[in-house]
Amino acid sequence: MTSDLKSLNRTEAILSAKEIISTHRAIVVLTGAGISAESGVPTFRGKDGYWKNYKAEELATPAAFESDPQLVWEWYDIRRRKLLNVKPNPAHYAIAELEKKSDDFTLITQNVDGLHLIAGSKTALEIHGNIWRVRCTYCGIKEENTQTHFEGLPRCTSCGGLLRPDIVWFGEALPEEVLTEVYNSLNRCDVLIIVGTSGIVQPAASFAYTAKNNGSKVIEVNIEETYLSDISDVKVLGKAGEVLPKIVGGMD
Ligand code: BV8
Ligand code: ZN
Repeated sequence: MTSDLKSLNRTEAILSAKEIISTHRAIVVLTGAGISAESGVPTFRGKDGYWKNYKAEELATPAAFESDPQLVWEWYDIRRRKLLNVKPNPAHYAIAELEKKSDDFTLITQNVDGLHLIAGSKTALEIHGNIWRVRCTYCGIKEENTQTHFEGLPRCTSCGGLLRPDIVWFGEALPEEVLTEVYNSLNRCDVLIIVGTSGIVQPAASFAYTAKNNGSKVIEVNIEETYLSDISDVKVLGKAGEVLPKIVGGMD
């Protein structure tokens, strides 16, 4: 059955995805940078991705922040400024729509851009944090912070400690409480829909296997083959902003 499903053309794949989603109850969606690509947010490993232009893999680490907090904050400031003119795209809205139509729905996102929340998603588990939140490196206070064009290093208003982006960097553990919710949803879901992720970063990439092992159907939406394509039951090759509204649309 799986191999048959794989060789579907896009329309057949969309119909098959619709069929699976409308006949199964507990739905989990996992998104990566690809879902924000059509909003104009660079992906990480794409041709114009962050990893290419800013040596991001050296910046999104505690060591980088330790040795040059100014450089790391400049990189996040650049990303924040870009996000000021960025809006959710039809893919984000389709997922918010799917949540409204489902009575058992969880959204897990690797993205830190906050676009799912702006598009109206209620249950977005932001496993890598959020670029618009900061955390004090001294007293641990977390707060929303929409500042851009930073002058020097941002300081905590209550203790004067150095603020850092409240984002999970490479080598840092994902927040325990979020991971608990993630695994609760994956261990009982009937369908996992993976959108716009290369399946490289762990532990997010392993979530697909957790769902599969519990007997869940796996649907992948991406513009190309990824490391997760082999375990997907249905692979919808196409831009998320184009195919997701078709998959979710017309479902009552
Ligand atoms: C941890 C915040 C342990 C930063 C991010 C070797 C093997 C295995 C694992 C490791 C290893 N070495 C190190 C590790 C662990 C490491 C890891 O996975 N490294 C990778 C690079 C191998 N992971 C970690 O360090 C994690 N922590 O393991 O902790 C631990 C435990 C206890 C105690 C201490 C430590 C933390 C990982 C979190 C890193 N932070 N983000 C920031 O944003 O500034 S990850 C970063 O990558 C983003 O969050 C991004 O979302 C995420 C994943 O990338 P993707 O979303 O997949 O993006 P990518 O560009 O790769 O792909 C985009 C996809 O979209 C492509 O497939 C493309 O085809 C598709 N696409 C493009 N356009 C569209 C589209 N699809 C549809 N429509 C379109 N229009
Ligand atoms: Zn503080």
